[in-house]
Amino acid sequence: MNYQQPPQSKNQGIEQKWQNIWEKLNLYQAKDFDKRPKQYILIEFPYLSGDGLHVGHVRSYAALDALVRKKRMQGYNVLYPIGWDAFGLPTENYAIKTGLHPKEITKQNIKLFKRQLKSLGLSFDWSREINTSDPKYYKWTQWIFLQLFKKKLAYQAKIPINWCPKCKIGLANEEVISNKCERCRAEVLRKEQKQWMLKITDYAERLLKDLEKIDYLDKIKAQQINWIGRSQGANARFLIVDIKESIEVFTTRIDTLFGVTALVLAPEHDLVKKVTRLEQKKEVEEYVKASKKKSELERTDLDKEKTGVFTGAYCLNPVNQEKIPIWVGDYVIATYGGGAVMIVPAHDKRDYVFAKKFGLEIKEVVEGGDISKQAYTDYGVLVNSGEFDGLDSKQGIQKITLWLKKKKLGDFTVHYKLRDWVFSRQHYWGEPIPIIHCPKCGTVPVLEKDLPVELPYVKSYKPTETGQSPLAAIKDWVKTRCPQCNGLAERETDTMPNWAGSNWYFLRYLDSANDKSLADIKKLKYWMPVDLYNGGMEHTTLHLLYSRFWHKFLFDIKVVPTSEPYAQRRSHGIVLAEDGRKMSKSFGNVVSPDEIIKKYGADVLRIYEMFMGPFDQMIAWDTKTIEGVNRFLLKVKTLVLENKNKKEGKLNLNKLEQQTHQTIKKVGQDLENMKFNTAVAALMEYNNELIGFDAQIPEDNIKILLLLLAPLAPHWSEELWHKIQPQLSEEQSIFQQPWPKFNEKLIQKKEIELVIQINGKVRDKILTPINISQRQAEKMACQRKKIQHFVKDKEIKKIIFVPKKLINLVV
Ligand code: ANZ
Ligand code: ZN
Repeated sequence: MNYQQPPQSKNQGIEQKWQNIWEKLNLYQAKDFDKRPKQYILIEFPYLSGDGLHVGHVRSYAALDALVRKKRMQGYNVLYPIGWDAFGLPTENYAIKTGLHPKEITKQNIKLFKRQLKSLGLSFDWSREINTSDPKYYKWTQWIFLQLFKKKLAYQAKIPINWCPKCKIGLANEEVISNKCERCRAEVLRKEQKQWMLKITDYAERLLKDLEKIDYLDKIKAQQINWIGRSQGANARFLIVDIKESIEVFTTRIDTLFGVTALVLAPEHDLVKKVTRLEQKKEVEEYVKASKKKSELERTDLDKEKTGVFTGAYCLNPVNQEKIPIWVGDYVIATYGGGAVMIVPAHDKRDYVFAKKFGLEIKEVVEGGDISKQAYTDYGVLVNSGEFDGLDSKQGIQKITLWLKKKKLGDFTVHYKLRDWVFSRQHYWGEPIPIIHCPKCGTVPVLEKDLPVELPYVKSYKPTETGQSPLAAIKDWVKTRCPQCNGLAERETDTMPNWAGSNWYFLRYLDSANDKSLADIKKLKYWMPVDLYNGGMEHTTLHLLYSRFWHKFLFDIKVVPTSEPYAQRRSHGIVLAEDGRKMSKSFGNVVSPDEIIKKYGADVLRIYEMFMGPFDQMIAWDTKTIEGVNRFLLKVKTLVLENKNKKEGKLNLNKLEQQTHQTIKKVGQDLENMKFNTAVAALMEYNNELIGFDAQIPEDNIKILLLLLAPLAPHWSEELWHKIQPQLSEEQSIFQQPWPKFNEKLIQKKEIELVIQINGKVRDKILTPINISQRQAEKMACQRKKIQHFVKDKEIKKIIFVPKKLINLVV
């Protein structure tokens, strides 16, 4: 870890000078309740690590900083805050490795990140800085948990969790990547354990529906929709032969009910043991055991061969009393749709393969395909379906479901893929879950006045071999009194996942020192919702889903004034290494912002990261381009500083004016639309055009160049601003200037290139006023030497004139 200040370059002297002045002026502090229109612009706060800032962070922070600076110049009261996502495994693992305390490591990491962020000259409002591992902060994370508990949205359940045997921790599904632990890459196992769960499923419908109200990038919205996974269909009940039980299945294709030729239970289904016949017992037990080792992904992967065993039992098809064999198959997921599936080989691809493999009957009930070759999965006309023959699938779904409903054998239903959120972690470096277990009163919430439940400061925070959290080993912390009966009781020892603190941090920025509530409602009303939220594409889906869930809950209990946290969400593409691979210490291809700042200065790094490509696209680092950006900034400096020494002469003022207004318009619009790369390109072009004039340029145009450049290259724009106006004091910052306005009329072209043709062949081109008449055009054309050569003494028979385009002389 490099916590030291790197050696400074000349650039940095200037840059640091302005950073200090800006800080002294308090230029970037957002003002609560200010009359100017508010803008709350949020970037995902950094997840701390000893590696410090990544050039990927810089891309997002510098881009939004440009937008923010421009909006301030436009007269908005802008909030652009920053803080630290500080809990989590990397810090804990590093602590275990080095023997340093996680708290100490966090402190050092913050120092490192802060130093790096400040060296970039980002215009954060540092007065609102937060840290999720600060007890004053996590008091409120715990408080939110207590509210969820009181509303029965937090509960305990014994569930099979993804267990990493190496980290000794339960993992959420999203932390398991092709059945390996996201962190240590060890093979993940299934293990039953009592866990805290949050009932996000209660909010599934609203999380889905309210997407209509907000402006998220399309692909981000699609991810939210897929993760929620709403599926409309029907339940149907199959009575089991010989025992008084029934199996309920969920299907989206109840119109195929007459085509069912088997029923498949998930291996974990309650009825597996009950229905299995003696003869099949051994085989079924072995199958169930083997499936425990497989991940859900392995089980449901469409390309993997489906496996299963027959239980020896049968059930009855509710619609025609046909005897249907009951199987066990691990591609059926226990936690979805009741954990049982009706098999319709003729009309489902997966079932078709399953049936071919195990010799099940394939019965056509929807016309339209050739089931001797493959499953026909489209809608069609029902056949072999008794009284429902002749209906189309859609009608069939309605009629058959209603029929089942009348017989109390089924009904319409909706299922979601979304599951409740496993909220327990067996780790030290997280928020303790504020619950006390009392032998008499059961699960009792900690009293609000006793919050925060602070993490005890201990020497050993290694995970325990039993799978319990390290907190369980701290006996005098665990031992406590029950808030209800005052008897001896024990603290909950699980901690919260890393997502907890980042679920609501944007609220705390609005009132970061409040110790009475998580944030004052008046301040929340002024600032919320977040107008624009930007972050990476990684972890986006769940972070947004979880924080939207908490926010809706807080809205329901009237703690926040809006039902959605973020009005707009955008994402930037990740920055790859120069070799096109992900930047990684193990590849040795990491570019450090410190290095680049040292070599070129912060402004060059910032412009380069804006310019490298479209903001939302992945892009590889490129040293050649950064050199080009460096030259651009040098050219700006030369132009601005040398302009006064140039001779005064005649300028094409029309052209200059037009280019200036065009650039104002383009840069403004591009920044607003997050097209940072083309904004930079427009400035480069403008700069070149200004350089192209050999006479002195009016100072106003130089000023406009600096004003437009200021959001992208704040230090040097400020420096040059003062250089050309030595009368200004340091307090008179360029960032207090209004953003330049453009005049649409001046942008309209005044001159065009007119094409001259002789007998339809292009012979010449001339610059003419845009609204030149035919007569004038003819006169101008005939004066050209080239044209005279073609026309000579020939007679002009006809003239074809297309205004603003061409004149054709027929001779
Ligand atoms: C019979 C059937 C016939 C089906 C047919 C489809 C086509 P979505 O849209 O994803 O919700 N299914 C139900 N529960 C399941 C579980 N726990 N594990 C695996 N598969 C399950 O998918 C719903 C369909 O997935 C259901 O409709 C069921 O198969 C299957 F021609 O029922 B279907
Ligand atoms: Zn008690």
